[in-house]
Amino acid sequence: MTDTAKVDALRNAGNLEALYAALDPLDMTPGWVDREKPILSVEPDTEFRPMHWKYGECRAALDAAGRLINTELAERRNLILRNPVKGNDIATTRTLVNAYQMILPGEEARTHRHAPHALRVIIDSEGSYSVVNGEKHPMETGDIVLTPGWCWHGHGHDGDQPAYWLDGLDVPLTHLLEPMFFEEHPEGFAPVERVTPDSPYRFTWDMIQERLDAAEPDPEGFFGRRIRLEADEVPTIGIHVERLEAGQNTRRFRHAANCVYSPMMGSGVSEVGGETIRWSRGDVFAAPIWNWIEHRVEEDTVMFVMTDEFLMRFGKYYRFEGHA
Ligand code: GTQ
Ligand code: FE2
Repeated sequence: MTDTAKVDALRNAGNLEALYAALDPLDMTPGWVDREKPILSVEPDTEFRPMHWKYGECRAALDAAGRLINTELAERRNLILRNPVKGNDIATTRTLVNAYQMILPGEEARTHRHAPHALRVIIDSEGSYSVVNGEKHPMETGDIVLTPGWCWHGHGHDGDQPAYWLDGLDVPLTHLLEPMFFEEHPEGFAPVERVTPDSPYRFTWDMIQERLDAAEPDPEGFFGRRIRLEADEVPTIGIHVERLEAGQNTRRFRHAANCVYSPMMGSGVSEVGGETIRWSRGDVFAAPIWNWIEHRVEEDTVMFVMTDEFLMRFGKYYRFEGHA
């Protein structure tokens, strides 16, 4: 068909079916038809599920991986926490991915860099470290260490016991937006140039506790005493640490943000979107957007939270609803 014949055929489509059939080869679709997943919904309608991963299980699996694979073969010995959504390979929530990672004494995990931003919550480690842009950042139990996008980073371990931590990255966001870049370091494991006990990328347990001591309780009761760990170089991942006291029940809320929680200390039960999650230290649980969230704290708790809340705020999408 000539172009004018095509245009005439479109203009003269005799009924909707004929119009749809003519649109299909042109890669156009009518916006007004019903869809399996509607374009608009009255409120967030996520397929991502509230999820819970137990540290004990992940740690056992990492120990097995420690026997079965080394850092020559695996650039990172990590177990990704995948939300069981159809077609989803890695994402823990829509924008964020978490993984447990383990390194054995004496091992070196090769240096690389990538567009996605990353952070690590150190669960059990004495003597492991991350080399970020040539600076050695100790990773001791309770520390939070950042790896901003495109910073060279490799991990090593001077201690004598396996070291375990939780990774958090915005990889699913970069998969959506597609600014992915990745590069392996030409030297394999890039050498340590400087030791940096106080770096803007490292928040030690003691620093975090000091800041929590100075934080005010939430007068509305949705959160415990809470601080935000800010780093200009990691704008896509919001990091909160919350202190919750034994016996404390938080007031139920839901918000237009995806969150992943990991208790750094303590135990309790959380309700997330009707799921009851009984957690303890080192576990991870995911609260996808707009699920009601409430915590019942059993032992004094320090809760790490990572969130896309600040991205949502940047987009002016953010909403918060508190329960009475
Ligand atoms: O430690 O560099 O869990 O690049 C996923 C991708 C960890 C890391 C992950 C990574 C890393
Ligand atoms: Fe990495």
